[in-house]
Amino acid sequence: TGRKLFVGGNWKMNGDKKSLGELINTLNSATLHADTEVVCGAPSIYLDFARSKLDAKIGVAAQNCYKVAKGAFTGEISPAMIKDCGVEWVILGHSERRHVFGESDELIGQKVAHALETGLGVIACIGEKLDEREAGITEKVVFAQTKAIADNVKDWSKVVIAYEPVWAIGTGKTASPQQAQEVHDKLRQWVSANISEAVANSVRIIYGGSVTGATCKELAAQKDVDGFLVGGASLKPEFVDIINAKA
Ligand code: G2H
Repeated sequence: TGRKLFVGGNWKMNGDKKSLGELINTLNSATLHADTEVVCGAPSIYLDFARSKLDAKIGVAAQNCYKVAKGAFTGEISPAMIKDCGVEWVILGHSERRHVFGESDELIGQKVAHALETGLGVIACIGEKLDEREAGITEKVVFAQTKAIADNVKDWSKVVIAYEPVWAIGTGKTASPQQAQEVHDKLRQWVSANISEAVANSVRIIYGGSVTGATCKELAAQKDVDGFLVGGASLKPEFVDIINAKA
């Protein structure tokens, strides 16, 4: 496809300096596919720690940020601060931000715009809930979420789209390769029709939701699956197998 595989780890609110330090040592000493882009999403308080310990060839991502550079926003961090720690990426619109913390499409769009303006790469997450899939409105939901993000993007080379069906997140229920491929294909068609064919061909669309060492290979073999966003398994040495999923 010409698209470079992208594998992100999302540590969520897990680990401490000891356990993350061990994980980082494992990643630093592992043989990783040179043509796969690897990024670890660290808790904000450990961004500096992760960036200083991880090999330069492994990227670091924040898991969230606010929509402005600075000010009276107690508890928030800005893209400028993320950049100041030498960190290159931010995950935005994760389903836990949407559904546990009530973030709207509008807020996520504003965050995407500001993070990109600041020069960060954005891993933009979308995905339908179980009741939405069962009601047959998966496409409608993910297209609307994608539009809210796309309206705020000028430079698509800095954006990775993460399709994460909410029913597959942390549940052990990985989407089947066919289910993932079907939505990824539809998303690429949406991008082609609404942005451009060039962007549709170049943008990485990665899958997230209970990806493991056992499920990653068949998923990675799908035409429109360009990598993964990995939660639970990214905290284990198994993450190396997922990074090297593509033969
Ligand atoms: C989805 C995913 C990582 P997990 O949230 O973003 O987590 O792999 O644990 O389902």
